Amino acid sequence: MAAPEQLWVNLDAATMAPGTPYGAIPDAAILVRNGLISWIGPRVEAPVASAGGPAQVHDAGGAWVTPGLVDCHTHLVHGGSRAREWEMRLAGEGYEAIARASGGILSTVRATRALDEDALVAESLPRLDALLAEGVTTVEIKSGYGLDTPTELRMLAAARRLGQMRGVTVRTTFLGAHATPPGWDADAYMDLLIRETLPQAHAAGLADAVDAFCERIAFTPAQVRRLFEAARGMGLPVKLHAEQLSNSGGAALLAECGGLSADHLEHLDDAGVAALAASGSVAVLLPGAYYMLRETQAPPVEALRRAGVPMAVATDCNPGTSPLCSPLLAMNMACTLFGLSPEEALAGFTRQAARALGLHDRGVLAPGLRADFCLWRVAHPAELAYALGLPRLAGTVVGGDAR
Ligand code: DI6
Ligand code: FE
Repeated sequence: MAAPEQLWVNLDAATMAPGTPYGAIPDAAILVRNGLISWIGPRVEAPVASAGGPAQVHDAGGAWVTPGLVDCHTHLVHGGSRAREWEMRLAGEGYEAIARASGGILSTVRATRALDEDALVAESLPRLDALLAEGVTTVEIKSGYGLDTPTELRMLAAARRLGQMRGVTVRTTFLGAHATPPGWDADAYMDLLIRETLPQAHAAGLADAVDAFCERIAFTPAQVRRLFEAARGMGLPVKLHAEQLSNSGGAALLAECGGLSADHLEHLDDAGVAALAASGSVAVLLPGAYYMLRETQAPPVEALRRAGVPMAVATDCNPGTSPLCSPLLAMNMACTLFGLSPEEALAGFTRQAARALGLHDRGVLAPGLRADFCLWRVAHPAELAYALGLPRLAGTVVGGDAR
């Protein structure tokens, strides 16, 4: 039987609460009760004992403690790899040309349809474990490599099972509108999603949100709008892959619909920035895809910052454009490629990422929020985005349980 309260000491806390750099509390203590943070502050002010008796004391070994990382945009459930396609791209073939020739997303659709749920879970588990090994305690996982009702549902069920297997929070996102399946007309396929696939995913409790790929090789804003209206009818929040390869006004549509987040945004214009600022939606930056596609136009980070748009960062873990299972490397890329500060990058994987998922019970270390946190062997939190490939996670606490 666990003690009623756990007191974590011998640590510096990067609470990520806004106001001061990293929301830092040097020589802090964290009191955990029933899986929640019940108190956090300077150790000298820590409550000595409560009605339940003395707390069980945990020594954090001088670690810096941050909120558990939140990876708010992944496609980690899928079959197969696209290494051969990447070879073609390095030899000069374009991502969009490959997609139009039924490679790209559609080649992963073929590999994913071939797997049953057990095989999908088995292929995807190492990717989830890689994220957890770098401190992820909450992860969003999308469907979108099925493009038919049974496979879309199977992907979402596999995602749910992965979360149960590892005891972490998985938020599932229905991305049936990722591409048009072979032999279909885009409008007819959108009709199928609205009439059959999304309602079934929703009825089975498999979808926490709805996403789409708004792009010239995928769906138009008018098609996405129909999907979003269906989502709203079910009470499901929406998000959007927007302005990744070109500007089609997806971010403005997302903002108009009061969506959670607009993701990618390399080609976002001033009107899109203003729309996101007005709606309070989060801009999710995905430097892994920008890097792997060797893009040259970065998202308008300075304009987003000036407009006060919250910026999250995520791995976009997917086989085509971002085979990246390292949140710390994603943070580094957000700094080196997009110009975020290390503090913005860490906020992008904690406070802002939680907001991008509509989760208000995590992302910051504060009383009343979930006791999801990471212990890091670093001398300063800026080191998290700085050092490449150096394992520094000393421990993870999920819902109060030390791992
Ligand atoms: N944009 C992306 O970068 C991923 N999906 C999307 O809409 C990549 C999908 C893939 O190429 O498999
Ligand atoms: Fe994506």
